Amino acid sequence: MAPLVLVLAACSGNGPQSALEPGGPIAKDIDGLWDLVFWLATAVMIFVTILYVWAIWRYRERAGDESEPKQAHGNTAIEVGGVVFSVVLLAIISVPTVRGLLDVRAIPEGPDVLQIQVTGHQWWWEFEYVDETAPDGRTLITANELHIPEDTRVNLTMTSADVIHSFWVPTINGKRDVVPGRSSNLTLIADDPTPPGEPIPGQCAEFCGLAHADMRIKLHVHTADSFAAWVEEQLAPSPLPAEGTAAAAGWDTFNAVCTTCHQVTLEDVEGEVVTYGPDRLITGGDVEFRSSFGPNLTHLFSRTTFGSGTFPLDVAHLTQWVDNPQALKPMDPDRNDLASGRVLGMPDLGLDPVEIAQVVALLETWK
Ligand SMILES: [Cu+2]
Repeated sequence: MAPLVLVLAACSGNGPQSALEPGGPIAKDIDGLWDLVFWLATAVMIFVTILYVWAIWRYRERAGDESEPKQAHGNTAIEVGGVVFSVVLLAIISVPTVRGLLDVRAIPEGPDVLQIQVTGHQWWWEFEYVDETAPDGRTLITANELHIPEDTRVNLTMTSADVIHSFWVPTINGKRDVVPGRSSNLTLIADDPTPPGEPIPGQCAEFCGLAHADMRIKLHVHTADSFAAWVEEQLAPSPLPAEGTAAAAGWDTFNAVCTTCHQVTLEDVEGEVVTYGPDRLITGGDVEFRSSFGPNLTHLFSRTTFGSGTFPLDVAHLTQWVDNPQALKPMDPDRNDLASGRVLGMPDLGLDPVEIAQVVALLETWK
């Protein structure tokens, strides 16, 4: 009974990461194929089960009948029929399967396609909107929370900075491996805007080390207008904090410690826009990717979560994180690319409580 309950529990319809509740045309194609195979397989199972039960009942042992049953070897009609039936059934299924595979693999082209480069990291996602540029030529870079407009073909070109990951937002498309030294593509098309603060959840789907389960994705779907507004807001630099505030003291710490790994784009008092932090090029085969070591924190507080979609973005969680990220999300710093983690003495960043509060006060100003 207990195993049956467990199996049936998998059918409950409220899984937020269910490929069976598609939110876009590609996911609907995949779901339709699943439905077709499911019902054909169900029909075969019912047919075979009926034959099986009938044979058991028809040829059961009867009281008083000691005679030996008729001895037979082989039945050409049943054997040929079984093979032909299976071949025909698989041939029927193969047509939409192959067509679906080709459709899912096709890389969308045209001026209306939104191009986004994705870099997988242990354990977070980096997104660069390569065609969304500020007047000074900067592109839009963000992390973990992906924003796209509704009803638009989005082409993700993806690579990894370290090990193999897999990008998966189940209600929008299947999963696609993200491989170091190579590039792979995945198309996203979402039907409807998501309510504010309720992004579509996704997940790294290739085991990539200790924090694999906490390498999540939040997909925000906008109307065209609200997407344009989001782009404009994200491309604007965050301000440098006013002198004499806690945030200003936090900036001294941030600039000395945090920019070793994290990027942030700020506008100083003279109106000059400066991007702090590392900027390196990663090769993904024939595509180059600009990449950092930690999430870009410009407009951090426009996000709903942090730690790769794992924790709600609030002062309490962020304070804990800046103090000791390993305590919240174990990340095995000796084995990953928390770039200069060893230099900085990770897991503890070595900041005292006053410095931590100042850094968090600074981060709060980056809305
Ligand atoms: Cu993973």
